[in-house]
Amino acid sequence: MTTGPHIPQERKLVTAIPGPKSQELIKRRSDAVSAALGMAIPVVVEKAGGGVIVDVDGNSIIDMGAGIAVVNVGNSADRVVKNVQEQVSAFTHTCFMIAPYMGYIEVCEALNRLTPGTHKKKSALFNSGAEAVENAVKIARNFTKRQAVVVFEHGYHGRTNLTMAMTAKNMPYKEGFGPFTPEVYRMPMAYPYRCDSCSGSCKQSVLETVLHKIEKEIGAHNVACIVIEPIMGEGGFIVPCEGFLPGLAKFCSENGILFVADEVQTGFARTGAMFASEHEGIVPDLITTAKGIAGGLPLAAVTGRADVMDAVHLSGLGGTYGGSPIACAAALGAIATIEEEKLVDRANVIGKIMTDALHEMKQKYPIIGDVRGRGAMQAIELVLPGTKEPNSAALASAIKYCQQKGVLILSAGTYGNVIRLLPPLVMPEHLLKEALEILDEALAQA
Ligand code: PLZ
Repeated sequence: MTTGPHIPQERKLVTAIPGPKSQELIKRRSDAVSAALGMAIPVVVEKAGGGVIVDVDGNSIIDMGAGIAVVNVGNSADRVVKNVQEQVSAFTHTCFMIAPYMGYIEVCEALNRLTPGTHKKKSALFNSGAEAVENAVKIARNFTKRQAVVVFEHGYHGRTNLTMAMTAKNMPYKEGFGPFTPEVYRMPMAYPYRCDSCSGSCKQSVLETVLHKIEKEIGAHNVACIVIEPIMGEGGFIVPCEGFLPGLAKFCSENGILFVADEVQTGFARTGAMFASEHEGIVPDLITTAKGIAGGLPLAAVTGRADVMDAVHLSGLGGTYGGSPIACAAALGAIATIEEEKLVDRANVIGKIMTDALHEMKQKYPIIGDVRGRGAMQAIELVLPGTKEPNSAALASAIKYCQQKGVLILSAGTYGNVIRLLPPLVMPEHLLKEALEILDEALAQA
């Protein structure tokens, strides 16, 4: 891999984590920044690239989170930097709705080409994943002339008012922020590890329950769209039982409901396919993307059936910054990197290394209840040995251990007991293996 700033690809600790400089700066952070913002690792970043983050004390930390599945191409990837530098010196902003520019058009062309399905597609660009999801719902309601939105347990769609209503988990996302928007209906999720009736036939019963509830409690003819992550991200990397997603998609097409795949976290090569919908041959009517689209710059999109995307009246969609020329330049660099460096294949190689190591750990440590994911999106769910009781204490201890050894690992899950691995897809193999060895040690002591 040739992408990224030329930072030595090594784990190197020169101080304790956090070091003295980070500690000092984090005091300033506390003084200046709202206390409502979380912090996964208490170090201040100086630079990052490939598979590492270097902090202000000079510690080089293995990055197993990619900024929550954003820098799939690595931080400051060569093509992203070059495109952004050229764009920023040409012009920074005109507002696409005022005077258009080519970057926006080219990103839409790329999305229309890369997303599942060979039908005619169109796109619109926004700033964040939540904004993309909101717009997908706006488009779906406008097109179908229906109001109800169906979402799922364990789902995550953002922090705006509509997307908070769509997000399942109360703490920390919704607590005290209501009232939430009406006409959002939450359905049970096919969660293989925690499905009581699951013994191979689970997919049938959960799918049937969902369809029954939609018919009886909402009325299929009132539903504008079903919005689902093909793999639940924040919810703990839940891969639904085989057949669940195709069953929903079929029900949608039979009932004039739009199937919206929220691929904000799963998109852009992460799962070993360009989009996770591909694993079960799903062709969504609309697909929301963000995160991995632009190598770290804020950009998001709704892509889908041209007839649906064109149904909204003129000027019905937009925003001052949506599809900023700089973010679009970055996206074109990131997409070129994904294609030219064959990062879909890399995600599968990384995935195989991770699943082999994680399954080996599962044999050794009874606190690992489940290993799951696709491609370079893998997780383990930690439980009390011999039960399925969530073990959030083990999670906290393992994550802390990893941090102290210079490995950044993220948590997830409705029960706060899932360790998720999302390395940049340009992570060198030696670093990935080193991170997994440290995770192994962390679980041994947890
Ligand atoms: N849809 C599937 O994963 C963002 C949230 C981080 P934004 N997930 C990370 C946090 O705690 O705020 C996400 C997602 C899916 C939508 C979103 C929202 O994307 O870019 O954060 O708005």
